Amino acid sequence: MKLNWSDVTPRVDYLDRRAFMVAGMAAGMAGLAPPAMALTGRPSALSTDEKPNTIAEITNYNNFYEFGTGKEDPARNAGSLTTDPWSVEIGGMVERPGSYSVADLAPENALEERIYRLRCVEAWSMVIPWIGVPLAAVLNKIGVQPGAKFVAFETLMRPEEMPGQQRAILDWPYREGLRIDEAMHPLTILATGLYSDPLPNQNGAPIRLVVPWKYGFKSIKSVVRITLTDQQPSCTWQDMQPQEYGFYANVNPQVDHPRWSQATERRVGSGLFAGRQDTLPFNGYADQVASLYQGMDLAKNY
Ligand SMILES: Nc1nc2c(c(=O)[nH]1)N[C@H]1C(S)=C(S)[C@@H](COP(=O)(O)O)O[C@H]1N2
Ligand SMILES: [Mo]
Repeated sequence: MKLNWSDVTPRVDYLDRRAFMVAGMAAGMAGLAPPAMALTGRPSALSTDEKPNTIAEITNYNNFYEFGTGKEDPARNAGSLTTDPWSVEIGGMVERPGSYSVADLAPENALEERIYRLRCVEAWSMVIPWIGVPLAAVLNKIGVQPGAKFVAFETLMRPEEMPGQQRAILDWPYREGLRIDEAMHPLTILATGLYSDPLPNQNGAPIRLVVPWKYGFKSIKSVVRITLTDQQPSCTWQDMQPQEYGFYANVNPQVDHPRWSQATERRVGSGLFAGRQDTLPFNGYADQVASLYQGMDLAKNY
């Protein structure tokens, strides 16, 4: 018996592919490249109404030391990263440890749009329209054991595709961590897209953390391991320069970096003659997160 292509192809796959081919053909006739798979996220009340940076700004001015230390290195070098297949190992103090795909963690029907300010510790900032899921939803699905107090994250280690990892610029793999209440906070997301596309490699494809009230270095990219633990995790920047980079790294205009002021910031793309703007406590999210740090000395716990 001779089988048709449609007989051996799962129906959903077939319908998707047909729609994709039709769209591609239409685009072809118009002389355009076939469209990339679009993503959509439900709008969220947690988004800012500030104007987002352009896709060109967001994808050409990056920190991703695995691809080099220059702001344009990630855009130049990250294309070589294989992001499919991808799996995230979730373990430690969880009920359902295992190897999860991006679709397991961030299924399309759960995606939300979160337009957030991003404030780098270097005193520049952007507004980025992420697409992703609350980290809390993922942690609840995996089941957190009662004794877990922290969440540790690790980026992929793959020097063949990440030229920065061929040198000891940082102590690879890039590691970050959150306290469990920070991880469970509704503002904390795992992002898989921005604007309406899957995450560009230079922004941490295929899945990265975003914690908008903390300096950007906490928002670890291209995550392959998430571990629930009762110990404060080792974090790359904190381990390397503990006087400069703390575990909390909450955006704080009153606590300067030892080598520069954190009082103001430069909004990327705002133009050569635009003034610097004031940096806000907790990057403008104080109403939502300040209570997490009640009674803590934020100058000591920087
Ligand atoms: N694995 C990894 N994650 C990382 C970094 C990095 O070098 N490696 N840089 C951090 C810093 S310093 C910032 S400001 C943000 C930048 O995110 P963006 O390039 O998507 O704007 O990513 C963070 N996550
Ligand atoms: Mo940063």
